[in-house]
Amino acid sequence: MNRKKFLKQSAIVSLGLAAMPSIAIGKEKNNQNSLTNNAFSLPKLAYGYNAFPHVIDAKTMEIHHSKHHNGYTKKLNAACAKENISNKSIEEILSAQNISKNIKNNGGGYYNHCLYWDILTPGGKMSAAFERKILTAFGSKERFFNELTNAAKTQFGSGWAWLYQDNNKNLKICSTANQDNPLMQHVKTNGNPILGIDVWEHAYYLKYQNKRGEYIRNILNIINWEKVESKMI
Ligand code: MN3
Repeated sequence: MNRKKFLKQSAIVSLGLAAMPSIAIGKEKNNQNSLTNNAFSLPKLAYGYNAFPHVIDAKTMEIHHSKHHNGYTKKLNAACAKENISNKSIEEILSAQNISKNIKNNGGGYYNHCLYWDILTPGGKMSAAFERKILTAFGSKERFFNELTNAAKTQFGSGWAWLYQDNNKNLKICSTANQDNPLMQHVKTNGNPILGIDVWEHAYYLKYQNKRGEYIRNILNIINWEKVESKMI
């Protein structure tokens, strides 16, 4: 199931509107959730909480999805209602000028985790075409993985490491603080995020404690590279 279908389905399920044609899903490949009534929903995962026990323990998965991500979803909906934001995709909301702190934190939290869950799978493999793009952008796969690992390891405090396309569609790596992401105008590394690694302690602390590097090394083994590639524009 592609991302659009995945998120469309989760939105439909949560709203109980399966038969209604009034849900407008964004026309662009990159739009993931655009609802006429502006109610964003927690996406249902394509796998169980125990899908990757050697990488992320089930308890962490459960708390991360059902508590943290769910919390961002509810607070995003409340923020949208308060600020009269409607008929917009999450990408449109986050990429607008001068977003409020509330939208930045909760909309960012909502979007970032949707991306994170969507790009995990047991034993993903890069296509030859995507691998060529990585080689062109980074020189070698090793350099790519080193740069991504380094961005994730050295992000001070809570935040995310990203593989994204800059505004010239070049593949780049960066990290951002808190729930910021490259869609946001105030983020200097602005562009289209295609892979996000959550390096908040809640993403790994139960299993790894202070060993963030080990979590990063392991999570890079369960990336769904086809999904990552499909998010390129
Ligand atoms: Mn998180």
